[in-house]
Amino acid sequence: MKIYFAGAIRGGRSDAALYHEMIRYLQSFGTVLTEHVGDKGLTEKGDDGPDDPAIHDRDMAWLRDCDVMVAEVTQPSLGVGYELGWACALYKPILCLYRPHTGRRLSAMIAGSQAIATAAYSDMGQARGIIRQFLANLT
Ligand code: 6IA
Repeated sequence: MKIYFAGAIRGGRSDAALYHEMIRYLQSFGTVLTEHVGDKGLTEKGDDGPDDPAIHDRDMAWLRDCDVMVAEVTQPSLGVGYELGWACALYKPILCLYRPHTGRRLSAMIAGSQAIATAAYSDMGQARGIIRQFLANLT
């Protein structure tokens, strides 16, 4: 299974450690195409690699190629929102995880989309259970 994991980069890196843990868990189900999103050394400048057109085109190729998208959406990110819109248009199965106890309210365009499964969680144990269940229902 090819998994596209989405999480904020220039949107803010405060959840980077969480993304890292989620990616490690997702790797027990298949290949995570976007492992760099959980790189704890990556700053919100997000420019310590290829230029923006190269990043966009490579990520879009991975997005088209993936079997499923999993996104952590607590930290708002324009890039993640863009990826989610494309994943909907490409009819990919999508799971969005978010932590309501942070006080943030999820965008209605994500929470209200019938093409996106959204799930609230409070810790990694709960997130693992949600991910396991979602991926099991795909097969
Ligand atoms: O607007 P944001 O930067 O928060 O958007 C984050 C989303 O866009 C992530 O889910 C990524 O898939 C994608 N994205 C944004 N910046 C990068 C990036 N920068 N590399 C790959 N994907 C990105 C450079 C990283 C570096 C390791 C070379």
